[in-house]
Amino acid sequence: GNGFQTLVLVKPDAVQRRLVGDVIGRFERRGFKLVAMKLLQADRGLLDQHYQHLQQKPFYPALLAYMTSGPLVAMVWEGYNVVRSTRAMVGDTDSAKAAAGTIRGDLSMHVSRNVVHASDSVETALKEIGFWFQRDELVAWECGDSQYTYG
Ligand code: DAT
Ligand code: MG
Repeated sequence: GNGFQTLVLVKPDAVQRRLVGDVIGRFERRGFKLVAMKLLQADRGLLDQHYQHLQQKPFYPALLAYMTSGPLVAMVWEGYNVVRSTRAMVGDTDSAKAAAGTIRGDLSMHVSRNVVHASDSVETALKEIGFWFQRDELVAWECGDSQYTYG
């Protein structure tokens, strides 16, 4: 395929607020290719891995409670420059500072309910995809419009 992959989580607040389709639609319309997706209830073990770098933060217990409060949607998106482009589409971590036009800037107001996760580097993405998906859950497929989305 066209290069890299990234992990996107549609967090439990977004599932409850019925924003899953809106989020997916943005990545679809941008031109990225969906290669894995599932709805699941995350458990503490998985989130401890995923948020390893935040475990010492004062907000970590609240983050854990939020992320386990209901189902979330985990997805892997693939395409040119996908990690950086996806982060730009997601916007600032603090929804209050996120620019209009970004997912967080359009759909949320507060850092503690910021709708989505997206991997922050190619290395992180590789690790995170491994936390959330088995190898055989990733589907390799050719998108029929690739000659129109890539030069
Ligand atoms: P991002 O999700 O933009 O990659 P991060 O990796 O620094 O941001 O933090 C992960 C999540 O932790 C973030 O999406 C929301 C939560 N978080 C970060 N900083 C926070 C804070 N100061 N108060 C409450 N939650 C916070
Ligand atoms: Mg992060």
